[in-house]
Amino acid sequence: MWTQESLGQLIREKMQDYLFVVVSNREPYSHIFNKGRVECHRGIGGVASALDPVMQVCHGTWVAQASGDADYKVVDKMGRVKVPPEKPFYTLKRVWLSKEEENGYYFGFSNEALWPLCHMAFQRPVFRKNDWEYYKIVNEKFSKAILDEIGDRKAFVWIQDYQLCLLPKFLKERAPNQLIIAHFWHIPWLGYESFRICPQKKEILEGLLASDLLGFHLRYHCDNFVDTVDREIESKIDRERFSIIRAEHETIIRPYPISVDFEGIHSTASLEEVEKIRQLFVQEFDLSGRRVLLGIDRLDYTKGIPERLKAIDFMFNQYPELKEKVVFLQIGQPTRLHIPIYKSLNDEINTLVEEINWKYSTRDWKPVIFSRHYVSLKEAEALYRLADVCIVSSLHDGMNLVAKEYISSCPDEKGMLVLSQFAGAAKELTDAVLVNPFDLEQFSKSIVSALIMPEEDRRKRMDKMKEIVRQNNIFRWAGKILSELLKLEFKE
Ligand code: GDG
Repeated sequence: MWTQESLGQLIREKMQDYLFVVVSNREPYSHIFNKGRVECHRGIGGVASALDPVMQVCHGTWVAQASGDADYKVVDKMGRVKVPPEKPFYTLKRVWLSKEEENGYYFGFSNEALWPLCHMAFQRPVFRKNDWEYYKIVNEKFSKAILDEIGDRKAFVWIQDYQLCLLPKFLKERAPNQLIIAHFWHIPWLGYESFRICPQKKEILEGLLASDLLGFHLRYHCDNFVDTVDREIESKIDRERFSIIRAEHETIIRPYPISVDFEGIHSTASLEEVEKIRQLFVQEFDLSGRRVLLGIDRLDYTKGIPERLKAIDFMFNQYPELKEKVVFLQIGQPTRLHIPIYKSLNDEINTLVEEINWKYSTRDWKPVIFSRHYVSLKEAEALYRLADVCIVSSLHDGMNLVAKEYISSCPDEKGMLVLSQFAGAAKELTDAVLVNPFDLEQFSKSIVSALIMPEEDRRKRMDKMKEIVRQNNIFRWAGKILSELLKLEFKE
């Protein structure tokens, strides 16, 4: 089984002569002013959560966009700071973007074009020429920051996600013999029929194909990608090696289902400190003696939060005996609020919460509690531990780490996962109660069946899922990707 130690050993033995650089848009830690003091927050979102424990053993450099208002306060003149603050293990190098760059590259092309293009959530992508121009400028900016950091050394560069499609190409053009590049695509790849509407499809594919290794969560996404390339650009597809050869450069395509640090989460979740936080939440939200349904999400329309609220509404309507006995607690940090659809999602959620609470609440019970407050990792673990059922209802999701964090945190004596069949995690966690979030009635009934599941059945299913996440943990994900990279040789 892959562990933090075995990953560390691989890195010490095989990679110590090289620099190791991870690149993502979102930073793993941001520094924020709070009442005149600088606080350090863990970045929300799957990429940051997944890679932080990996970087803690790799000790490399993580290059990402600065996002906190106090970020500039703590860095050296190269934009670097050691993180995590309590026990610095690796270097975070920050890239500063102007407002125009962030608008065009991040809110515009990344999140109004590529994000809806790759998710089957029926949100129409918007392609603006100007956004694309900024997308190119920012990918260039990242490439300069990385090359400045690397100097004339050899490096493994591991790029994350859809915001940085052009980066492999820019890097390889400037330092062809110095770098081995992997790119991991964290969201689904739908297939040719969807992708072909993108006006910049050729540039995007060419950018990605400059990588030496390109990873997706699922085999299905790999197949969709290869099919897209096959129909869109001139290249040779080697079905045996599962690779694409273009202009004498080979890109290996592989599925690597991402995961979480099962052992780390499992052991901290049972600490006395987390138990105390759990008790405080029980008091704060008045949960004593009630069954708790929980959702923790970045507030994104792909996560199916309105659908979840509608299913809760339907549940109280159909099963009035659950009133006063069950509470639905939703934790959600707003993201991408400059994009109109995220703003209206926020308003829609507020309206639904208000309506449900108005319809069913009694003098001392409110069916839905919705908190937008930032929660730390330990607080998230405390919440997972108090939940009788965790609900993940994505309309479409590459993987979904909340499902795996919940399985890792859960005490033996309680817990069940309700999981959308459209999240990548559903391919592994088949013992969850699988739902179609578009089917209100089935979704609602499934929540009830998770709540009343006989103990023996519940425990059996949870034990199986825990074993799956324990084995297929984040160190296995990283270990497999790095082992594949190590088979490649630097050009002389
Ligand atoms: C992409 C893909 C894929 C959420 N709210 C808060 C908070 N979180 C943390 C959770 C979890 C992470 O954010 C969300 O994980 P997801 O898997 O849902 O990630 P996405 O951001 O959609 O990211 C996804 C992932 O990449 C990894 O490949 O699984 O399919 O879309 O860790 O705990 N954390 C804190 N406060 C919150 O309010 N602190």
